[in-house]
Parts: sequence; C-alpha cells; structure tokens
Amino acid sequence: LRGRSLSVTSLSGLPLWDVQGLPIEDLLFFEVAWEVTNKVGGIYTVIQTKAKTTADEWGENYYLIGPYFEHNMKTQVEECEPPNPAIKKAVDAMNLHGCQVHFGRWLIEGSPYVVLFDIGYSAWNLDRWKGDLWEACHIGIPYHDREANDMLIFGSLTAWFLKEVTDHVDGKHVIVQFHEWQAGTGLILSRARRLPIATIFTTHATLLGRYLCAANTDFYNHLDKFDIDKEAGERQIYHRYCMERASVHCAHVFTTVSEITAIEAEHMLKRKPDVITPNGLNIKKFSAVHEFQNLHVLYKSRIQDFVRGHFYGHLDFDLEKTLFLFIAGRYEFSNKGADIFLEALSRLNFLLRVHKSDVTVVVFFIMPAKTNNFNVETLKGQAVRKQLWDTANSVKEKFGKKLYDALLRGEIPDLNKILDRDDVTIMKRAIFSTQRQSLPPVTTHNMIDDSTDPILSTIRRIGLFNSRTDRVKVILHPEFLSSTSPLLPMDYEEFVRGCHLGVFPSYYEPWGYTPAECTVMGIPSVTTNLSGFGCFMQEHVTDPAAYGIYIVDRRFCSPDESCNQLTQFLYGFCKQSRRQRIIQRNRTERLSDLLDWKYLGRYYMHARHLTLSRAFPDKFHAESSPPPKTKGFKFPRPSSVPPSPTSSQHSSPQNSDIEDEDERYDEDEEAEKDRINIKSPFSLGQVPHEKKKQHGEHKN
Ligand code: G6P
Ligand code: 1S3
Repeated sequence: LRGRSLSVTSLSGLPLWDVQGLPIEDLLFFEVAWEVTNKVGGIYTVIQTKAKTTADEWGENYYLIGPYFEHNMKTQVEECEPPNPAIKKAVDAMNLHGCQVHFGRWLIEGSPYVVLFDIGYSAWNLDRWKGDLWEACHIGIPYHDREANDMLIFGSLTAWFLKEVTDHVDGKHVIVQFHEWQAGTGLILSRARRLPIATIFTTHATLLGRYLCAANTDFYNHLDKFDIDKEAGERQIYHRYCMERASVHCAHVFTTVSEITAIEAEHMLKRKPDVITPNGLNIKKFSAVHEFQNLHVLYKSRIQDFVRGHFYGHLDFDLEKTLFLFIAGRYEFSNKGADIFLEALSRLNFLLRVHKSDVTVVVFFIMPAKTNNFNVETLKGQAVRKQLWDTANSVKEKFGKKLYDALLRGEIPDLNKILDRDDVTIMKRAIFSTQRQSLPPVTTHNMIDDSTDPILSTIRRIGLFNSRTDRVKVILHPEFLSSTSPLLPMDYEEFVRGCHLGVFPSYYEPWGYTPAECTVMGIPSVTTNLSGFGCFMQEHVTDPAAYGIYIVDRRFCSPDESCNQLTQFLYGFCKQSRRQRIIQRNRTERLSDLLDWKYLGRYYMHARHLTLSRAFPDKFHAESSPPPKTKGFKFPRPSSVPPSPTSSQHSSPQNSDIEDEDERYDEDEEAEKDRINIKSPFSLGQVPHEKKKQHGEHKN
C-alpha cells in the first residue's frame, strides 16, 4: 500500500520532512486515553490540542476512545450515529450485550469523533475481566484500588470494541495508540487476543519515577541502582507498575514525550522508547505582533485590581513597578519545584532589600489543595477596594457637576471649597476602612491542612509574611482559576498573559506544558534541565535565555546551587526595564512555531509509520518514513544579540533603553534595532555568602 508523497511544512525556517504519506483511505486510526473529553492533567492538553492537526490528516478515519462521564458528554460532545459501518456495528454489538457506548463529535477544534465507554455500567463484569487479565499476563489487581479496577474495565471494553471493529473493517488496517498506563490494559488484552492491529504505547511519565522523585531520592544519579520491583512493592503500586510495564513491552512501538523521560523509561520500564514525540500546542498567531502585548496590559490591569484589594492598607508599593510571577500546576510540592522556588524567593527578597530596589514582586502559587472556600480577609480586601472605588466615583461625579456648573456661569471655582464637609467625611471614612490589624494574607482560602501544608509551612519557616518591608509578596491560591470566581475572575490563559514571568523549577517533569504555554503567549518563563520542555529548548534554541526561557540546572548541581541560579535569574529579571521586558516578550513569542503541532506532529506520524511496518511488514515498509531529521537544528540567537564569546547569560535584553518605542510592534525591526548594550542580568548582585549557608542541602 502506498500513499501520496508528503513534504511536511516548514515554519519560520524549521526543517522540512519529506515522507511517504500513508494511504489514509485504507486505514483507521484510534487514540485511546482516560483523558479523552475528561480533563485530569496534561494528557488532556496533548489530545485536545493535537486533535486539529490529526483530524486534518485523517479526516473521518480518526477516532478517540475514552471514558463516559455524563457531565463531560453534556458539555463537550454532540452525540451522533457512527458514519463508518464497522464502527456502527461494534457500538451496536456492545450495546446489545449490556454495555453503554456513546458516540459523537468532540466539540473542540478539528471536531474528532469520540467513542466513550460508561465504566460504571459495565462494572458487573469486573471479576470476569480480572480473570481474563490474569490469564493473559498474570497481573492481579487488589479490590481496594478503585482506579486500577476502573482502568481494567476501560481496557476490557477497549479490547472488546477493537475486536468488533477488526471483525468488520473490510481489509482496512487499524492503528491504535494507547496513552499512559490507564489505557494500557486495552493494549495488553488486544495483543493477548492477537487482534490484527498495529499498536503504539505512549507514556507521559513513569509511575515509579514520579513516586521516587516525590520521595526526595537523588533519582537521576541513581537511575540504574534502584531495585524497581522492590520499590514498586514498597509503595503498593506493584500491580499498576506491572500494567504499565506490560503495556510497554506489548506495543509494536513505544514512545514517550522527551529525552529525559526516555532515559527514565529505559531504567524504570526496561525498554528504550522507539520514538520521542515532544508535546506541541495548537498555535493561533495574531496578525500583528503588538496584539499579544496589548493583551498583556489588559489582563495585567485585572491582576493589579486584585492586588489593590488584597493588599489594602498596605499598598505602599508602586503597582507600575510591580512584577507578577507565578507557578501553577498539580500540587506536587517538590516534583514541581515549589520547594526551591520558595527558597529562591526568600533570597530574592533579601537581594531586593539590600540593593534598595524599588521593584516589588508579587508571586502567585496556583496549585489546588483541599479548602473550605475563600477566607474572610481575602474577600474583605476586594470589598474594601470596591468601596473605595465607589467613593472615589461618587465624589468625582459631584466634583465634576459643580465644576461644570461653575464653568457655565463663567467662573473658575475655588478648588479648596468645591468639596463640602460631607464629601471630606465620606472620604475620611473610606480611608479609615482600609486600616487593618493583620498583614495581607498569604493564602486566599481556608486551608483544610493549614498546619501541615508544605507551601504554608515553608512560608512560615522562611518568614515571607507580606510585611511592608518585604519586596517579595506571596499569595497561595489553592484552586485553579476561573472567569466566574468572585475573587480573581480570570481564566488561566488571561492570567498568564497578565503576568510577567512563569516559574516552573520542576524536579520531575516529563514534558511540562506550563512553560510551553507561557512561550506561545509571549510570556518568559523559568524551566529546568530536568523537564522535557527545558531539554528540548536547550537542544533547539541557541540562546534560550535571550528568548526568555531561563533553564535552571537541576541535574548537574546541588539543590543549593540550583536555588542560587534560580535566584539570580529572578533578580536579573527584576532589574530589566519595561522596554527590555517588551523586547524579551517579542522574542519569546517568536519561538511558538517550534512548539506548533504543525511542526511537532511529524514525530507522531513517524510512530504511526513505524508501527505499521512492524505489525504488517508485508504491506508497509519502514524506509518510506525515515525519522524526521531535526537533530542539530537550532533556532538562531536573536540577530540583535551580538555574537558573544561568553555564555548565554549575557544576552538578556539588558540596558536596551536606547531603543525606539516602535520596537514592540515589529519583530523584524526588533532584530534590526535591537543593538543591545548587553550586560549580564546576573552581574549586579551576588547571593550573600551567609545566606547561602542557611538554605538547601545537597541531594547527593
Ligand atoms: C505592552 C504594552 C505597553 C506596556 C507594556 C507593559 O508591551 O504594549 O504599552 O507599556 O506592555 O509592560 P510591563 O512588562 O511593564 O507589564
Ligand atoms: C504528565 O502530566 P503531569 O503534569 O502529571 O503528562 C504531561 C503531558 O505529556 C506532561 O507535560 C507532564 O510533564 C507530565 O506530568
């Protein structure tokens, strides 16, 4: 079977890929994941953002398989009849035999078809299916692990469905890609039953890797030394780890999202991934570059409003000289680097104070934890702000009317008398209401585990209590953002656009969508060389820091050294002028092509070719799809940065105030005009020696 010849597009000079296209009309492609229409974490983002490019390529022959949840179905899926006869027969057959299978179009870009299984409805089969799994591979699942049992039901339904489909496909070849261990049972059972399908298993993390990192082991220096069976057993995840490992070994093609996770998988799962499929995003570019800069100003003003309320009575800092930093994601304190971030903030606070900086930094921690809703003090802050705003407005209106009347009479009013005693009283009362006995709170919610919460405990230990003298203020918002929140009514994207820097100093991060999302919105970010994204940027961008991607070394140095490096990045960032930040945001946004599925989708395509050639060697040949040649490709240093013999640290847009105001409007002009008198962002301050000793310990 031969398909058309494709030349996969080049974006902004990124390398082309010449490949023999697949004969799509003779194939069916299924992708199976627990997060299809069901947002839990990063896999949802992968599937949802990739849908458009995959649907463009596969059209009506592309199907996603996931779990059915009534709410998700009602809000995201339009139910319809399967247009493909084989799929219709499979859905009907299963429904006839006591299952509940839903079919429809997922209302996202690309509108792919989805097949959704109601897990609870089929739970009565659980014992029988446990027996099937045991017979297939001798893996037993304890009754108390609800999640693993659900995954067995999901996998059994998937394998059943694939059996029905392959029985009726009429010579079409079928490719199935399974994401993460949750979908893996479907793969194990399909292979045990010798279904004629070409399989891919993609892992987005390893179970053991995540656990071992969270337990503060020196993971990357001991990768080859762990007794993995024993470690899995001790953590009571032995059965899950077996499901994951069996899925990996059953697949024709094994893929993962980054080089760093490939190394981890080789040790934790004992198979080297065949293909690395970096995660992309569905990029929508504005036609004019300055539009995203305008959005930054718009959303920053919303964050400023919140800050006005939160810090009422303590607003003795200049909001025009205030930078908004944030960390966001699943609440894994050390895996996501919240630990070293807090330490670095304490050091940054010290540096800003000793150098008498006029910059204030407000840092948001957006990590969901158990709460009893917003706390009173936080709500009061917003109420006080609103009251001040109303007072100012009513006085302004009275003032305006009197002024207008006076002008109509041809008089210039006596400005000292234009406000009467009542007006002054109202204003005084408003000012009195801003007095508070306590400091602005470090969290917006009542935390259930307040005394043991790791972020709050660290804040207490390092003493970052939002006092007047602190140049670094912290706010823990232990709930994901929403535009309907009464406190900070913004969705995540708006919030990111309004901030100045995302900080994600993760220790365990197979890919890391958060800094990638910042990048495509033109917001600089901090990442690490232990995150898939950070390594990818290091490999493909000559001078990441010049583009606003700061990569902390968490792999080859001690936690204390990493923390110092992070502090220096943050301090350097605080020293930039507004103009320098604008230039840097323009550069950051220019990297978005590198993260576009239109470019990165080629790795998924390659995996599909490869699995067909392994599953059906008589019909498909690996040579028709050589691996994409992107090794060695590097995004060049911004042309405005003089080629420097020294390290990349020197290329942040420091001291570029001389540049023209139009700088931000035209990225090509930026390259021309950006004649930067570069200084290292790290040259002005060093972390004092005594302070260094207090923080962090070597992990090894
Ligand atoms: C954008 C806007 C500018 C504004 C700037 C603020 O670039 O186009 O008009 O001055 O943002 O940047 P800052 O980094 O200070 O929030
Ligand atoms: C995983 O989600 P996580 O945040 O638990 O998968 C994501 C998508 O591949 C990846 O970006 C992330 O690093 C992994 O950790």
